[in-house]
This record gives sequence, structure tokens and C-alpha cells, in this order.
Amino acid sequence: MPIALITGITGQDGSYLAEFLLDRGYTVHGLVRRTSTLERSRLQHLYSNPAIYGKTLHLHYGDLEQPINFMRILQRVNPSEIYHLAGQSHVGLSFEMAETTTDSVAMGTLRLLEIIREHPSPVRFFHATSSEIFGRPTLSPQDENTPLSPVNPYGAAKGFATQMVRIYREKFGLYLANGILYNHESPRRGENFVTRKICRTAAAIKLGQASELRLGDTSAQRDWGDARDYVRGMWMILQQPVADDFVLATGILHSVQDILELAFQEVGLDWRAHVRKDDRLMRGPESTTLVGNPEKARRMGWVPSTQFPELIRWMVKAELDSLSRAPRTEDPA
Ligand code: G4F
Repeated sequence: MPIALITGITGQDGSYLAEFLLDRGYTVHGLVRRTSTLERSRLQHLYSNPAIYGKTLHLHYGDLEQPINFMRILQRVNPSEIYHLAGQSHVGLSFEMAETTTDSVAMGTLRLLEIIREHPSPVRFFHATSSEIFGRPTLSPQDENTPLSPVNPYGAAKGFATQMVRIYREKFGLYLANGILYNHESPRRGENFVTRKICRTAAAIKLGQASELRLGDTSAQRDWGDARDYVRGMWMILQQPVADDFVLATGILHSVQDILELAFQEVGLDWRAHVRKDDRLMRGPESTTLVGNPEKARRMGWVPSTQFPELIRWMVKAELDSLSRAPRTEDPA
């Protein structure tokens, strides 16, 4: 039975990836940070299933600031595949928390690479990197050979980690792969990312639990896909005979405004009556024309399955359903 170790298992991608691998007969081990609150809601259905938790799914306390702790877990678990998804992932916040972001994203990855270098058994390593490494690219769409030009601390940290994966792969002949991931969303997305924020607030307004939605730059454009497609792509990347880098993207740009219109249409309201521009949510240096060329991933058989309107409708329906059961108390900024 194959064994996988996932860093960042409690996040959107980690939880979908855990489900995907368990369905394929893997034993899955996840690294979870020790915090005062037990944030495992995305894994709750697996965690509370006695046929799964403690049998084919195991969680270990650990974080990437403590390499010895990770080394022990690696030795004990001895996985055939490692999926490295952990790290501060909010671009806007990375301006406020540049050091924390750099430490978790850049140094966290380097520490793992150093440990893998010394690990006695062969292991395949997937690094979830980001389109933010391209920042303001001179070429669109971007592919695996596009030069890095990040415009925020998060993108710079990811750029460093991406390049170190390439360097260690070449120098030490290790199986290390980068998945260059464009935006990917789902009802499990964090509430302060724009798709989830819009879908959740539109649903809350419809249900009388909120009255307005405050946003930054609604003309901003991104290449948005379905997170479930992206975790399937991560797995496919590690099944390739030779370690390599792959762009996972839809190849199609949409704007924040497009999300707004689709989400409010889904709840039968006019967005103009509820949306307010908030300058505090403007990002300053904004990444532009981040749209990926997924041609190389297509050649390995990866095709995104969900169209953008379907993705937004799915997210809005999920929010209507969850807010009907448990009304909103938070105000996502
Ligand atoms: O949803 P976002 O915060 O995602 P962003 O910054 O593109 O980053 C996400 O995708 C990257 C992959 O390309 C990942 F690497 C990264 O970890 C993360 O998962 O913002 C999307 C766009 C931006 O242009 C932002 O300025 O939406 C714009 N926006 C406008 N108003 C807003 C808001 N973003 C947020 N979060 N909140 C707003 O009110």
C-alpha cells in the first residue's frame, strides 16, 4: 500500500488530497500545527470516521520551524510520496507578515529539502508553488519556462522555494517536482480569499445575515479553477517517471467582477445594491495577467473538469446550504 505524507493537510487542498489518496488505497499521514484552537473542520468527516482515522489516516503534530520533529515523523512514516502544501498563502497578508511568510514558505521548503536529502529511502516530493512567482510577467500565458518576477513577499518566497526544488533536483538527483498552481477554489477555500468571500457574503445577504460586501479591486483578473482538479493534478505529477515541473491552470482569465455578477445572479439579487469599494482592501502592487498555459499538464492527461460559472454556482449553493444551518457570525475582510 502506498504511503503519503501531507504538510498542510487541514487546508482546502490538503483535505481534498487526503480524500483523493484514501480513495486510491493510500495510507495518508498529515502534519498538523499545534494551536490553541483545533482547526480541522475540513477533515472532520474523515477524522470522526473510526474506519478511517487511526487506520488509513494519521495526523501528527509538527511544524516546519522544527526540522528535527519533521525528521522523526519522516523516519517513522517512511512515505513513498510527500506533498508539501503548508505555508502562509494569503498574498495581501504577506505584505503585513513578510517575515512569517518568508519563513514558512521559503525556509520551510528549504528545511524539508535538506531533510529529504539525508533521508535513506527514496521518496517523491511534490511542492505546491504558485502563479504568484510570475508576478507581472512579460509573457502570457505563462508556462514552466517563464522567468520569475514576483511582486509581493509571498511570490518572492514561493519563487525562492521553487528554484531550490529545481536546484536540489539537479544537484542531488532527487525526485522533486513543482506544481505551479494558478488560483483554485471550492467551498473549502479560506473565507478571506475573494471567491469564497463573494459567494459567502452574497448568500448571507440573501438570507438576511449581512447587508453589504466590501471589496478591493474588482477589475483584477485571475485564472480560477476547481481545487479538486488541482489535487488530482498533484498526484499525477508524482506518478511521472521523471521528476519535473508542471503548470496547473485553466488557461482562461476572469475578473473579480465576473464572480460578483455570477454569485449575485445565483441568489437572485442585484450586486450594485450591495457592493462597496473599500480602499483598505486594495493591494498596492497587484500581480497582472496571471494566466497559465496547461499544455504540458494536458500531455500527461490532466484536464480541468469544471467551468468557471459552474464553480461559482457550486460555491454559492454550498454557502446557502451551510448558512441556512449555521448563520454567519464573522465579517470576512
Ligand atoms: O482570492 P485572492 O486573495 O487570491 P490571490 O491573491 O490571487 O492568491 C491565491 O492564488 C494564488 C495562486 O495564483 C496562490 F498562490 C495564493 O496562495 C492564493 O491561493 O485574490 C484574488 C484577486 C486579487 O487580485 C485581489 O486583489 O482578487 C482581488 N480582490 C479584490 N477584492 C480581493 C478582494 N482579494 C481578497 N482576498 N479580498 C478582497 O476583498
